Amino acid sequence: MTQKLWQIEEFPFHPERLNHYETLFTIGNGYLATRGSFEEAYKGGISTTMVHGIFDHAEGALVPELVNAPNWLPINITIDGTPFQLINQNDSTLKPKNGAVVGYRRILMLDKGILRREVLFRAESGSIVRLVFERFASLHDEHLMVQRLEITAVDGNPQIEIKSSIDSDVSNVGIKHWGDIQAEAGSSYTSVSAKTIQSGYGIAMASTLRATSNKANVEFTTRNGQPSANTHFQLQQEDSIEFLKLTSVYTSRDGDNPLQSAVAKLGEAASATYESLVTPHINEWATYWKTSDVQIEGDEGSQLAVRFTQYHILIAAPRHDDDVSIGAKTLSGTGYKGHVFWDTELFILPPLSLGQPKLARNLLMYRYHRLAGARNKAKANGYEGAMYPWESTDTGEETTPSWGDPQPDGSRIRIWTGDSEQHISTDIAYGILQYWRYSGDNNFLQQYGAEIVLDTAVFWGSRVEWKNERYELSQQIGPDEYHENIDNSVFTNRMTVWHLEQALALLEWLKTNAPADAERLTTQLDLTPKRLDHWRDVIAKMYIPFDEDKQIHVQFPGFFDLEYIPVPHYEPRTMSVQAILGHHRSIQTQVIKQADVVMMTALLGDELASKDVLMNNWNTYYPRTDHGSSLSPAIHAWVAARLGLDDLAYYLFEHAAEIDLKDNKGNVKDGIHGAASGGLWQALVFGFCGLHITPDGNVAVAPRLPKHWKQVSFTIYFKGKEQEFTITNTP
Ligand code: IFM
Repeated sequence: MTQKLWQIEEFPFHPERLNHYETLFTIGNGYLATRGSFEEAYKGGISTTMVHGIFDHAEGALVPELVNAPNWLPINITIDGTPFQLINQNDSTLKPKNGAVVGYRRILMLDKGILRREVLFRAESGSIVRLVFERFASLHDEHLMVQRLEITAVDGNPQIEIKSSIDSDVSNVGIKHWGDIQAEAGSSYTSVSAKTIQSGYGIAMASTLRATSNKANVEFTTRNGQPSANTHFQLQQEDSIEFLKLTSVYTSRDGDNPLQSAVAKLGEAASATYESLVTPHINEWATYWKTSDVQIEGDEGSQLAVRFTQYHILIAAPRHDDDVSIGAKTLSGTGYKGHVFWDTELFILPPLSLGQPKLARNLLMYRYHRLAGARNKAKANGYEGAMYPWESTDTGEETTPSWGDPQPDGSRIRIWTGDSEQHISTDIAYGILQYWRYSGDNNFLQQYGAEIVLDTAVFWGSRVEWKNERYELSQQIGPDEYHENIDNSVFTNRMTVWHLEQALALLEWLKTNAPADAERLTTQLDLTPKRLDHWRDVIAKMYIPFDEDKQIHVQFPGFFDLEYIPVPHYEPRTMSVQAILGHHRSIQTQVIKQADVVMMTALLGDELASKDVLMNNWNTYYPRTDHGSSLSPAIHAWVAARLGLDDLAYYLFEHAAEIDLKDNKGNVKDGIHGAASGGLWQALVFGFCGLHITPDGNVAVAPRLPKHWKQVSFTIYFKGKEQEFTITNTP
């Protein structure tokens, strides 16, 4: 496989795609992530570093958000008095004093987690320098951020000045979260420490800059309250100089004295070379790729897209912390305020459950640690058990905003998902049981996972309503969020039945395999025979909306009475059909936002219904879906592949693959679509390859590869052992 199938490239500079590329070129290590903003900054850039777990609720804001940390990137360079900066060649106001960019290339090395930028820059004096920047967030030592800068005098003997700093004057799109900011220069480093204003989390960064040869002395000073590392020197033509900037980051979540830890970490790295830092980092990446890569022969675009999406999941997944989780936009942007949705358990988690079980376990433990919040939510709503919030942060309380951002006319739309999108509790149970079945991690299940699955089942047992001689669920939002507060969402009702069935089976499994845990949980969660009989009754008598004549599941009763709008008639389009019709009209139509009945098909497969019914469902719901959510195309690709709709499956897979790389929703500036990334892997592995657990407890494939693919290979962990699959396409 060639190197280019491991690289995302920008060539030449695309100022019009500045924010898009900032997101794509995010680097990270599961502790923090930093967008691909430039060392010298650029007007309109959204420079952001997110550290897992650091949330703050600003005064006047509706909800808390993940905080943009101080910016550790700044390196400002002056060449013969001309400040180095990138230039938009179409900018008519440019002057000779701005210098000129005469060459530019940037690559993200997905296999190594390194971002590299090469620039040829001509100063006003005529001197030309070649600048090579590299940066990575060490995977070997998660508190260490590394930048390398190489400057070569290509033409002339330039005088060069460098100023390196940490910028603490940062915000989340204008909202300031840091107070108590202290910035200092020591004898060999600069540091910044600060505290979030409402939540009181502390952060500290310490940074040093050194020339790796003795051609330049670096001084650490404070001017106008701004500490920085400064150096100046002359380079002779064809001569080069290399600098290493190391920044260490700690928060109060890591210990009592983040500043002391950050300074000590820099001390440990005092004699490190770039080589000695990058080698263990690259080696660590290689171990992750062993079970996270999927090799596709015969389709370079798909190959690169799958690696790109897996890279973004890997840089967001916490390695050594089981008290944080991955938000909808990973750590690569401020979209959805860093909140955790069902995106994590049903979309992002599966590639980790099968490829990196230790990381998957961390994510599930985050939910375990938030059982108290889920129990509070159930109680506050008059229910028993654990009812997880639709949007979750550090506290585990519901953090979905109740109102949207102001519309052009100043009005705000009520957001009901925090009240009504209750399927999240079952989605978490699904993620736990899938993780357990593939990993064989009985310890997790017995100690932690079972409590979640059972207590969320307790919630559903108390939530269902006995009406019309059957059990019903009113006021729900299924995955299709265009239709709010509906009664009897078929997705929610059917998945509740599945959940209660699984809970009963799990209790039986515990009684046989871990009787002490079965007893403990039975007492703790009050799993009386009466309660279990009630669950059985719900399973038998839950209302599952189904049209016997048409042999289809009905998304919810009354759905087909709404106005029918043939979504394909709006193609080609750059907006969702909802945006074209407007919120108020679209909710009165049959336009569906994302896989809903189709989502249920992906999750339950043949267990849901006969092949004929599944196909009828597809033929009914696919033409009504506008994929207004990025979660939709990959799930459709997966189901289409299982239904044998090969061409359509590939078309939808390509659509999913392009969501971030091509920014076809126009919102990648807000961050990577984490769920679409995990969905792409599932479309590939569960859809095209048909990976599944057989009734006798083994793992097997049932391939339906796109016709032009030659081969797909991947390795997963199954019950603690690596298992390799190679599927060759037979024409
Ligand atoms: O969780 C999703 C939801 O399904 C659709 N709207 C965006 C959310 C966050 O990605």
